[in-house]
Amino acid sequence: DVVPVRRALISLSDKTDLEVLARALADAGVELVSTGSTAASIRSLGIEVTDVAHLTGFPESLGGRVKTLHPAVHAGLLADLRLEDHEKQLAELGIAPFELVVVNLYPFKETIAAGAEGNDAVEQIDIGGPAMVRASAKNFANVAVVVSPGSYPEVIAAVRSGGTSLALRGNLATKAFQHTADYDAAVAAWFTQHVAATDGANASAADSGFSASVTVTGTLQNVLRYGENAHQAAAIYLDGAQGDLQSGTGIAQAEQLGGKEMSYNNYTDADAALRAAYDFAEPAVAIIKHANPCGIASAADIAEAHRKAHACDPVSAYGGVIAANRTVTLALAQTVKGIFTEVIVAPDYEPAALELLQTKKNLRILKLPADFARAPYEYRQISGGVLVQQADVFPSGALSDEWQLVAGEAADAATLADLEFAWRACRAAKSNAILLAADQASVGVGMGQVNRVDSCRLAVERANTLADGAERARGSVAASDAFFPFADGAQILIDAGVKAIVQPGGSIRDDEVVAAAKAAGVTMYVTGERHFFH
Ligand code: 93A
Repeated sequence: DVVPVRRALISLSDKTDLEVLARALADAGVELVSTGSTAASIRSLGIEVTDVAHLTGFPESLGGRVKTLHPAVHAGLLADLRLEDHEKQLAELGIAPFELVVVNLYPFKETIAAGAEGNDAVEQIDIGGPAMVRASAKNFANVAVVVSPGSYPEVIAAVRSGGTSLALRGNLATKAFQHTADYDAAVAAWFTQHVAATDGANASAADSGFSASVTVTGTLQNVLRYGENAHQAAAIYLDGAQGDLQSGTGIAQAEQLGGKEMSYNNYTDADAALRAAYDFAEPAVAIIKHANPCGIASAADIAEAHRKAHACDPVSAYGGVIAANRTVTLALAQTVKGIFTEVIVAPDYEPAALELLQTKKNLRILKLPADFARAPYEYRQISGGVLVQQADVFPSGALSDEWQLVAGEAADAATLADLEFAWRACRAAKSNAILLAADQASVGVGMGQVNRVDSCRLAVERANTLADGAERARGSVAASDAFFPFADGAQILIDAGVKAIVQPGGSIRDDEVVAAAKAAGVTMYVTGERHFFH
């Protein structure tokens, strides 16, 4: 599978390291064919080069718009020499194949970043370059395609050692298609804002000055209608937006099976819903609003899990985002159909369930496998920089093995299971987070408060008021995402009738907190690990 390089086509806007490349190829006896200014550069180095116009018998024309768009070039790039017939035809046509193509494209992104508009921008849309890149990438069985000077050393080494390997050509072809996709996404984004007839929302995005030239090194997937608010322009970039560390897939790459286009807030809420539901081993459902759970529950049946999650806070679930970590059944779809829901994400849908949900034109239906590759790092922008941290991964399986009983009696199996559930679910609520649970379902969530006492109060109040007067705090279990700095927060939970509490521990006043639990005969476990989420 090693292909010796006899003839190379070089067409470069960015001439970085052209000298190194051209000399190495020429020294290795490779015949060089090149376009206008690239050929001139090579020639000025004293290296022999054939003009592409000589090859095509057709002058570079229309101000450069037509240079390489010719069968004499493209047959040489696309011939599959594993096929006798291709080889024969090429010979009959008098066309020699290329084994190496080195192209970089008109600097479209850089041009619009520099403020170019209208025709100046349009003229920088490369047509012939991507055509060559895509043709050679398709034909990677025969041709090596290079789109960046970063690949020159590897390719030069291969040429010198007798040819390019299939593995190298495959890698180069992959990079090539990523490169042209990224290039076209930038063109499409620019067209969306400057060429397409816009409605009000799009116009506001364009007016606010968002452009594809924003400095992000990922692959632009889509320009969104607007950002968190209508006056904020926004876009979504795929993995790589934060560099190579961000490998894996996620909500950005979920397959959409129905509904309107995802909005910025839909994405952030759907991501929060994944965090809340997908890490449970058992069937689980989370309903998210404003990045916080209005309900999380687990049950043997996914429709039952949803019923319990919804019951936590039926008022807030209106307009929510649902994540289910199992195939959506018809029963679940029938319930969801009756509730105004922005997004549902699940690993799959029963055909009848999907058909039913698709009748809801506004419901965005997303499919993402339960075992999607989790990104190992999380990024957050701050003014002037970016924070990076390892993702907060929760172990699967029994969590309580590592816990320490510090007050009350050891929990029975059902209570322990609820404590584990609460501890896992609590992590999906913004800090300070207190989550009350019963029977594998949240019954009261206190989230996003600036002190833990308020979160405790909120969790209890919501548990006791959101369900038609049922006093749900009494007899429930509680999880706290971080330690209780004083006994007061824990006391609120105890006074409300919570029977067991799990918390990280580690406060200098742990003794007081534990004493409060002991005095009330409430079971308390410490985990030794906190799970802030901001
Ligand atoms: O205007 S084009 O879309 N038409 C073409 O036929 C064509 N062939 C190569 N642009 C074309 N190119 C691009 O020209 C290459 O992608 C490269 O960026 C540039 C190099 O041209 P030159 O060597 O004349 O500077």
